[in-house]
Amino acid sequence: MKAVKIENLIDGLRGISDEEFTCDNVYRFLAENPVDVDTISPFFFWSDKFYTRNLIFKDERFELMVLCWDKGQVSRIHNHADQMCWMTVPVGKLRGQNFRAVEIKEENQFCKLVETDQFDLSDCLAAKVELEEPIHQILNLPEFAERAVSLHIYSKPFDKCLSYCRETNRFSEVPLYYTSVNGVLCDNIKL
Ligand code: 2CO
Ligand code: FE2
Repeated sequence: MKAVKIENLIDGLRGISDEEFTCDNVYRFLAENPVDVDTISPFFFWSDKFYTRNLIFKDERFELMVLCWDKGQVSRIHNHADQMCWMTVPVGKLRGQNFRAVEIKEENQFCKLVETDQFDLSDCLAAKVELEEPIHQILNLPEFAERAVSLHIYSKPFDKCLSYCRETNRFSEVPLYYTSVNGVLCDNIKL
């Protein structure tokens, strides 16, 4: 499959009508349009402390960003604030781990999780966060032994999500920050 420049990928997404901007259609579009890595590399930032979130495009309907995962870096266990999400992994390889909430007491912010399915992503293979089972974690496992970059589309854009702690069975709302916007490091970020 021919690799597509990031600007063409974004134009293609913007060209999808609101009615057609569904989980399945965007998934198919991403699967059929693997991104040309040279066109996203100007947006890569690396930190040895955390995976970085680098915004490339945002409008009312969706945001598109690349996340840079150094060896061994992992996300929190989290959800996506009821928004749709798609991802591909153009560089390296990532493990996805899904969870199911088996006991919830909203008033105490209590939530007991069990692991459900796992998936590995690489080579621009596309994935979507399932809306029925939206709690997950993304891991660049140490045994993968390489850096990874993932491309994410979130619709609508969101800047907070619920984060789950397995040790305490508690969840809390946490803010999400961009590391860079349009290839420029954000003022508040120290890599
Ligand atoms: N959703 C997390 C984030 O935007 C990354 S895990 O992949 O969905 O930081
Ligand atoms: Fe996520």
